[in-house]
Amino acid sequence: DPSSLKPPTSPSEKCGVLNVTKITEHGKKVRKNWTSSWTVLRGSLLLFTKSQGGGTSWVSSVNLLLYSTLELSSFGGIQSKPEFTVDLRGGSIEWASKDKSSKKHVIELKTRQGTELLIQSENDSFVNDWYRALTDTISTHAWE
Ligand code: I3S
Repeated sequence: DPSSLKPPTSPSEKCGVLNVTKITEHGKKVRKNWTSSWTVLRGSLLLFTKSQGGGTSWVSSVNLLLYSTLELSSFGGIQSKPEFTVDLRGGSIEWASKDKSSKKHVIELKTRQGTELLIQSENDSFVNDWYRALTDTISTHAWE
């Protein structure tokens, strides 16, 4: 399970495999579509890359390995073209209430642009780390 590996973290760089779905786009509700995503937090940006074949795909595994052995801070990983990117500046996060999802450990992220995402993993300490990193990022960039 690649999500149980611990890549290095710096305040501005974090990565890993997360389950993600949009629930609102530009203020409009959209249909959920949970996908496993190679996720990179870089500065105030959160980048999602589709990780085909789920969290155990070789691409995610190779990315995790590269991150954890080389500690490359500006490297986006292989096959790293982001599927979509959200800017955390001016956003907010909280733990999703039960009516938002039946899944465990779900983070609800709202952006200033009116996009709402759910971010989830079965690994609770992993999700807790992401919750903290996202909260820190939002407060670090609060005045930008
Ligand atoms: O909030 P919802 O609508 O109950 O979310 C579930 C559905 O989106 C479902 O897809 P379809 O209704 O398109 O078949 C998904 O498969 C579920 O994963 C969604 O719920 P959870 O509770 O897993 O977020």
